[in-house]
Amino acid sequence: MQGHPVTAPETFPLPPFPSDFRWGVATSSYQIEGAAAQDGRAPSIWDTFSKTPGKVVNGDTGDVACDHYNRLESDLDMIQSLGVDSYRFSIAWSRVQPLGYGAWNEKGLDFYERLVDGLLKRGIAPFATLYHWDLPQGLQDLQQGWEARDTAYRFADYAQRMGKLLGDRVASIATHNEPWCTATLGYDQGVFAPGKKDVPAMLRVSHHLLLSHGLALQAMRAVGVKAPLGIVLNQSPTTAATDSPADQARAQREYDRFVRWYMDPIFNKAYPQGPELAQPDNIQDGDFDIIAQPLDFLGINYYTRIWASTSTPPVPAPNKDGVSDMGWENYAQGLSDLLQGIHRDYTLPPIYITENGFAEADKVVDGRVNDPGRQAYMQTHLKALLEAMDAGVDVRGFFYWSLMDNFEWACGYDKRFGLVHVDYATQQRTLKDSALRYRAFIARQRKR
Ligand code: IFM
Repeated sequence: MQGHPVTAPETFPLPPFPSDFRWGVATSSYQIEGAAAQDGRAPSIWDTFSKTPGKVVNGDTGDVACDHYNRLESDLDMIQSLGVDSYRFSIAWSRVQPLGYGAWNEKGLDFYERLVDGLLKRGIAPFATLYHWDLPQGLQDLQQGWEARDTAYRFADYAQRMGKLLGDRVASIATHNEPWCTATLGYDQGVFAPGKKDVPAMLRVSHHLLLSHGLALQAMRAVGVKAPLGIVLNQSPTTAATDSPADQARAQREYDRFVRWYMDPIFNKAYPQGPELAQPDNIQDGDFDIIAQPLDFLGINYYTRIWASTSTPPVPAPNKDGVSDMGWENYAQGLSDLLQGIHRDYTLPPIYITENGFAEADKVVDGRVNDPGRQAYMQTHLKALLEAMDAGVDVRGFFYWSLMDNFEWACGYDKRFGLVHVDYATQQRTLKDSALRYRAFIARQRKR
């Protein structure tokens, strides 16, 4: 591992967070693990999708990724070297239960036990996510994956098994990561696995995802899982580009589809209603009672706001504070606005910011990676987070996305979100300046 500061890094000049606030970094299984065919892991829908020509930039796949599966101990040392107290990871379902039903894979289960125990040994709290988009291909082949109601029951079985295995050692278990992405990007826009463009299917999938979340919470609680249980949702406030009624209506509709579509069933037992909000045709009696299980925590992933413009060409967002390599506007105020908005609209459990990060085209020069855009993004977003907390939002922790550069889905390895730079040819890891800065910041927070 490289990346030593030429001079001592500065911290972020921010007021103190609560002394028990958790500071972490986040990853997901398919994006970092590699070892796609090792030790009994079977393909997931992302293995299939990434190997389909034209789906991922440069034809990249997660076959090797950061080779984290084979570098577990040194990666855990690296996480520890960042000074974080928490680490968020996801479990690859097809590594622990290759087909998504039937037999379990001991070597896969053992990997996640080693991961959790290795974190605990280093004084780092493990935050587990059960589903970060890598559905076993076996379930896709058997019954069209999330289009089948039965997949929600298979997910609950998987959740119960993982809860029994790890539930006394992890700091939390989230069922899904960003179900909006699974449904909308996978079944409407077709840019994520399994690559469909079918709105009724997307609506059915969104309902099955929510149902599976509720069933999983029930299944884990039924066997006495001790860890706090919740879900991770990606959310953004929307801004209408102008005061025109059309732009205002578009902004509201985007918010309903993006934020309320997943919040309302969980907290209010209904989907948002409206003339342009088609409802799923697969809702059964009692489903909302299953979905609306009490949450011990809510994970929020925030990157940017949604800008709603109905003009042609669209009125562009002002982009005052820079745009990431993803083309996403750095809009920190949106984090505060979002949190205050959901705090007003729902009765919420404690919140964790389970992802927040910035892609930059980073390069290693003389053993160092200078990433000013990421540092500016982190500073402004942490400040916005404090603003929301001062306004009464109960936020308990922050996880930077991501620990290290990794497989950025349809963008392949082209986009770099990491605090740690990865040279994919050599698997050399180099701490970026942002990592050093985050470390200095966390150390300073602890000293206060
Ligand atoms: O890399 C993804 C992650 O898997 C889910 N949330 C957004 C990140 C950046 O696009």
